[in-house]
Amino acid sequence: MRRNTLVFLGLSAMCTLGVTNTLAQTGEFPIDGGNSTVLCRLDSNLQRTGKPFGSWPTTVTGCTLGADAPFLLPGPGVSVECRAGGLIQFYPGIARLRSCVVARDGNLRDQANAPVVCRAGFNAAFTDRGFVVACNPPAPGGGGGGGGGGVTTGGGITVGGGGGNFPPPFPPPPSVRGGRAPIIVPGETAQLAGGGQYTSIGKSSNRPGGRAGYLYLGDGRASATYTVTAPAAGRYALWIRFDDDGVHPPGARSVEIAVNGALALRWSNESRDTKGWVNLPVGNVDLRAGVNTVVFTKAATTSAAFVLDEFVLSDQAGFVPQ
Ligand SMILES: [Ca+2]
Repeated sequence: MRRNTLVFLGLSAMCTLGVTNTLAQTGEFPIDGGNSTVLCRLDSNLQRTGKPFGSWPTTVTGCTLGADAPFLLPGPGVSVECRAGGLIQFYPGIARLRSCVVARDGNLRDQANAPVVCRAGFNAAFTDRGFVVACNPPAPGGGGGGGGGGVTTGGGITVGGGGGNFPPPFPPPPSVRGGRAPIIVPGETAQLAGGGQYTSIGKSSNRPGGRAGYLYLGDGRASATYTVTAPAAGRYALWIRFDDDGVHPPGARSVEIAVNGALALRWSNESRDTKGWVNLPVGNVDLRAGVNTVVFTKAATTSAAFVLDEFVLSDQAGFVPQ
């Protein structure tokens, strides 16, 4: 019964995209349509287009910004400082800022080219020329500072007050197709070892996006072993289909991933609400042609489990799983 309780708590509270690759939490990506890059967190907000640029496998149209950074607004000819950790988006194909979280109070321009101040921590949205169309306070629970009054503009326009006109994120880009098909391994096909009462194969999940059963790895040092047959030797991107409710501390669902007997990656969740099962990039692993062994081991006993609907391996540049 204790186990059932834990499972229930784990599921009722599971959720985000929190992925921390301790080896590389951020990466530079070229902005779609431009010739500059943006430092992005390697989480599921990363909006890859699949279109290559130079030696890069893909450009991006948005992500969670990895560090505070200024972006030029060409129409008014001023810059806005965008905040690390906020979602930033660009107009596809033209490398113009579409929206970001403002890092500090900035003197911007509204669509009438009148001065407007968008406060630090607010979500600003821009026309493709860089004029402010919305500036909304952060959503409740989103961190920074108390509510407040939106934006005052020299032209007498007040924008903001409650969300609604902030543009929704772009839908995720389609997976890159062509080339070799990815290797998809259901989490529920694991061979379990070292587990106690908090480790099991779940038959189904009541969270959105689940695909049949899943792995529930709850005990410290419990492991899940999979046999993976690779069509060719090489470097493969590893993605996991994961679910987190954000209730438990960061790292509570951490795992170590070994390939063919050697530690390949450590992965740690950030504890944010995924609102269901989501695909998260973990890192790269080297496979040999033919049979390989991939083992996920729960790093420690914690208040939460590592859960895995499936994992995917691909050696195709720019691959993003569905
Ligand atoms: Ca599954």
